[in-house]
This record gives sequence, structure tokens and C-alpha cells, in this order.
Amino acid sequence: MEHLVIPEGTSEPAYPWWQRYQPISYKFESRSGNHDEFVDMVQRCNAVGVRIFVDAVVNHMAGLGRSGTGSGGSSFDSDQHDFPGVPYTDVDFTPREMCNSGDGNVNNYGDPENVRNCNLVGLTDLYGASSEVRQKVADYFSSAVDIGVAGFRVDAAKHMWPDDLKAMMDLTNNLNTDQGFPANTRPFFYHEVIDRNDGAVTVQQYYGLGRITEFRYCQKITWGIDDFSQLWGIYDPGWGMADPDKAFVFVDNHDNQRGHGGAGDTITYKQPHNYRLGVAFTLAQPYGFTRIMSSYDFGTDTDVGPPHKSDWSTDDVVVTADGQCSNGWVCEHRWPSITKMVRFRNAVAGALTADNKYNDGNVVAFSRGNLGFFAMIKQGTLSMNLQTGMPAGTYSELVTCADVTVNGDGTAQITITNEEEPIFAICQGCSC
Ligand code: LM2
Ligand code: CA
Repeated sequence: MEHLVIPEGTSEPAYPWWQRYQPISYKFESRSGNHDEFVDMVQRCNAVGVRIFVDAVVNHMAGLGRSGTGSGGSSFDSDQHDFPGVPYTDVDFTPREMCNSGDGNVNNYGDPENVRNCNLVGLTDLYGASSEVRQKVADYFSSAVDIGVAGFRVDAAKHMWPDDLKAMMDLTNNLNTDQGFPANTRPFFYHEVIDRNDGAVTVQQYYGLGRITEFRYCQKITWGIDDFSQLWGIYDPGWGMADPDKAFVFVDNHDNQRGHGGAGDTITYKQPHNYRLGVAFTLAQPYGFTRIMSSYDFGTDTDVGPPHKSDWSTDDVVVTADGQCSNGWVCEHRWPSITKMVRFRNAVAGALTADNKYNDGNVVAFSRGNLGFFAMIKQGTLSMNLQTGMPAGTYSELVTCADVTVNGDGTAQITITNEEEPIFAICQGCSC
């Protein structure tokens, strides 16, 4: 959506990535392009089977102390609660008396009223209980869905009341059949709730609204890659982690990869070896609905925005002859083992459990029913006979494309020699 723009020459970093989390209006006019360009992208993607999910910031508008013109040309004045591009006026913001903190900001994560009714880092808090606000957010969702968007990540859902979110979702249109979606299909929602067993707001409070981000998974995968013996406990219901059919899991996201929300114990593209293992294991194991990250390189500057042109608009992603990215883009999604493991995940989606588990601290292996078999190693090389659970036959190993023979009893000789990508995967119906 249209967002705050922080130009050069202020006391803040110029055009930081996080300016996008300060909405000015719901026009599709951002640093990434204009309305027509957005429509063109969504529809070209749908035409080739790639669905688009919008990162929707609807808990708040821009921060206090900010005024001027947004990325789409709309004027605004946060201190006056005035956003004519929507339009929102003072009545659309959470009444000050409903926030129990002295300065109006969220400051007590033990109190759900404080978390939901106060301003998150000074961001002007929308009053989600208001039918006008609900309708305006739903109109925004519907405008995206009508273009062909398939669903939404709801930013800062932790700071919104689940009943308000439900009302907004219920008012939203079905997916667009002209864009290839079946009739009467609801958008896919996943809600950003950072719950690390550290406050009054839990992922369970959002059951019934879609999927919920499970940030404990980020910690668990980091610990598990460090110490393979911890990998079988990656889903820990005793720690409050969301049910498998509710959890939305990822190795890192745009916040915790750079030390913002939910950071700590996070692996990123900056540790490529561990990252490949972490993403491979995530895509191989059955817990949760998975998302993979695709980044630009921010170096050590945790504020810096994406690669940009001289007018500061987002620069093109340049794809090299070997299918990788350049021009400042990392494109983890194009790293060979990550791309291949997405194929694996899709192929084994029907198997809900990990079976035939093997873990000796250096080698981790398991099958997914009889649909696929996965192995990875921490160091060295591997040559070992393991039970794959797969029907007898010859399979093409995904990472190396080598032929693998599964014997009549389901065993196979598992070989890993590439220490850079120490990952092995075979699946039914997969080609490497
Ligand atoms: C999120 N999830 O709940 C996003 O994933 C996260 O990236 C967003 O914060 C946050 N919620 C609000 O949408 C980012 C960033 C913050 C940044 C805000 C707003 O992590 O640092 O805050 O976006 O742009 C910035 C300044 C902060 C200032 C605030 C308001 O860093 O110092 O607070 O703007 O002007 C006075
Ligand atoms: Ca709120």
C-alpha cells in the first residue's frame, strides 16, 4: 500500500526498508511500483501458477510526528489522525482512554489490552472495533483479491483483536475466478503473531482465522542445525507451539534476519551452509505450512532498503546465466538445493508424518510415508544403507541428479559427497 517516504537529509536513514510499515493509504503505489505495475505482476504470476500474497499492514497507520506526502501522492498528518487518501480521520483510531500506558505506546506484553489498544512504537493505532474501519480494511483486502491476489500476511496481528480481524476477513470478497481460482474460494490468511511464550498474546487465540506465524520454529531450527539431536523435537506442543495445521513456519523473515521483531537465534543467508541445511530440513519435515525467504543483501546496515536506482525506486533483479541473482539480490529461493527441496515438499504433501527416522547426531534421515525420503549430514561425507520406506525402483536424487536404487525391502545405499550441499532427497514423481 501507499507508505511513508523518508527522504535523504533527515536525522533518520534515507528510504529505510521499514518505511513500508507506515501506511498512508490503501492505494497500490509503493517504492516497488504503481497500481498498473502491481496488477500486471499479479496477473502474469497467476498465468504461470505463481500466487501472490500481500503483506497487509492494517493495525496502524504512520507514526506520530510524521506528516507530508506518501509514496502515492496522498497528503497526511499522523498527529491529527488525518489520512485523506483512505480516508481515515480521528474517529477511526483507538480512543486514547482505551490505552492504559502513560505515553500511549505498547509497553506491557503481559496485558492484552495494552498490546492491542496502544500505539506500537508510536504507530497510530487503528480502531478495529469500528464498523467503518472494518469495512475500509475489508475494501482494501477485496481490492487486492479482485486483482487476483490469493491471500494476506497480516502484519502485527498480535496487536489486533482476533474478533476485529475476523470481521474484516468475513467482509472480504472471494478469490477472483477470472484469475483462475475456483468459485467460492476464500483468501488464505496468515497472521503475524510473535509468541515466544513471553506474553499474554498467544498463537492459539488466532485459531479459526487461518494460519499463525510460529516464531519458536525459527529458534528451534537454529538449535537443531547446531545440534542435530534436537531436531526431532522441532514441534514442541509443550512449549505452546501452534498445532501442525495452524502453524506457519520459516527459517527467517525480513525482521529477524536483521535483528528486528522476534530476532535472536536466527540463521540467515549470511551462514549459507547452515542455512541450506535449515531450509532443507524445514521443507522436508511435516510440521506447519512453510515459507521460504528471498532477500537482498543488507550487509551490516539493518535499516538499508533494497537495491535502488538513482531515483531510489527499487532496482531490477538481475538473473545470471546460472540462474542465480546479482545486483544486490540474494534470492535464496534460487539456491539449487532450496529450489529442489520445494519440489520435494510438494511431492510429499500427502504424507503427514516423518517415518523411518534415523539420527546419529551427524546424519539425519527420514521418509514421508512412502512418498519421499530425505537425508542430510552435518559434516564429512555419507555412504550408508538406510530404510527409505519407498517402493522399489530407481529414483533421480534431487540435488545431484544421480540415480538411486531402492531395493525390494525399501533399503537403499545413501551417498552424499558434496560438502557444500550435504543434502539427499528422492521422491515419487519428482524429476531433478
Ligand atoms: C511488524 N510486525 O508486527 C513488522 O514485521 C515490522 O517489520 C514492523 O516494524 C512492525 N510490525 C510495524 O509494522 C518495522 C520496523 C520498525 C519501524 C516500523 C515502522 O521493525 O523499526 O519503526 O516498521 O516503520 C520505525 C522506527 C521506530 C519509530 C517508528 C515510528 O524504527 O524507531 O518509532 O518507525 O515512527 C518511534
Ligand atoms: Ca492495535
